[in-house]
Amino acid sequence: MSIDPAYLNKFIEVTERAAFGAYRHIGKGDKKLADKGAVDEMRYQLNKIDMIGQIVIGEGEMDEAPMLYIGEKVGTNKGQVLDIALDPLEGTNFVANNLPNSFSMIAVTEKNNILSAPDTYMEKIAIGSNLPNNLLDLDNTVGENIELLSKAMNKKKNDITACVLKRPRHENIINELKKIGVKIEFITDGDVYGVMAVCDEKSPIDIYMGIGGAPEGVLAAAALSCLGGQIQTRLVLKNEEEAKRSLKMGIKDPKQKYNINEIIKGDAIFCATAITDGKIINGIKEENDYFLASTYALHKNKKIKKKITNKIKK
Ligand code: VTB
Repeated sequence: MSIDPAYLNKFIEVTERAAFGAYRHIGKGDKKLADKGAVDEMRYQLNKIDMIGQIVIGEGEMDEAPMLYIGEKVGTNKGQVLDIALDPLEGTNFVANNLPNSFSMIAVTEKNNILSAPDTYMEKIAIGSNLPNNLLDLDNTVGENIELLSKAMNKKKNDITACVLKRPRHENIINELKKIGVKIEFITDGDVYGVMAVCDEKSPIDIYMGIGGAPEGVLAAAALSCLGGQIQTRLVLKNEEEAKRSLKMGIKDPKQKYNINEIIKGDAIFCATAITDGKIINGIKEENDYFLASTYALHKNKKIKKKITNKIKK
């Protein structure tokens, strides 16, 4: 089974409008307001679509998120049955402080085909397309993974670029990469961008490694599954409470490593509209009564991989 291709344009419109909802708050220093701008707009747009949609990855659990919470039904309740992972504003700091690489994003699969991940941390390692399946492993050392990648890409180790989220928890990864001579592109937030970039011709990034949010890991996996890239992940649970939450979401073995086909099964649609200008795609531009929105629009089974810019009436 596939997702009806007519849905792609509908989801593009969802992220375009949500991105514009956040755009109004660029550089105003208010993360919450920027997030709310995107969330309100995304929910409004989703509920106009003819689908029986359910949110699997959203703004949080029902008791902590009033809108777009996990389990919330969206759409008009007629049409295809779809599971939805979303992040109306990935990079709240970026919008609040007018920094690059913020996106409004959504991933869609058929029922029960997205990993239901808790809002905890997740280890991630991602590489681009045209490489042997399951090439790298989270249990390898940094050196072993870089060696494998260097051989498979036929690229010298010191020509490889790795993207890493700048956090003290990544000290070991960073030191190892430096020792090997790998170039590092640090990001301060927004690791969905870091993962997607392994498949983007405009980016030099060959590998993403490190610990970020689990919901962001699932969204990034959806993008890569359409782009032909690979990701392996494993949850990082800090305490009993997180372990309980993850069990409640159906994760039986919290130490399980998930390869891309275990995170996203079957067909997928992924849309990400840039809000602030980014390295791989331009942000929103305003023109009188219109705005221009650029979106990464992907549909796995239809082999659609495009960046599209639309002029939209406000
Ligand atoms: C991670 C990352 C996200 O926030 O969740 C990060 O996956 C939060 O990490 O892309 P810390 O707790 O270390 O700050 C993002 O960067 C979203 O902005």
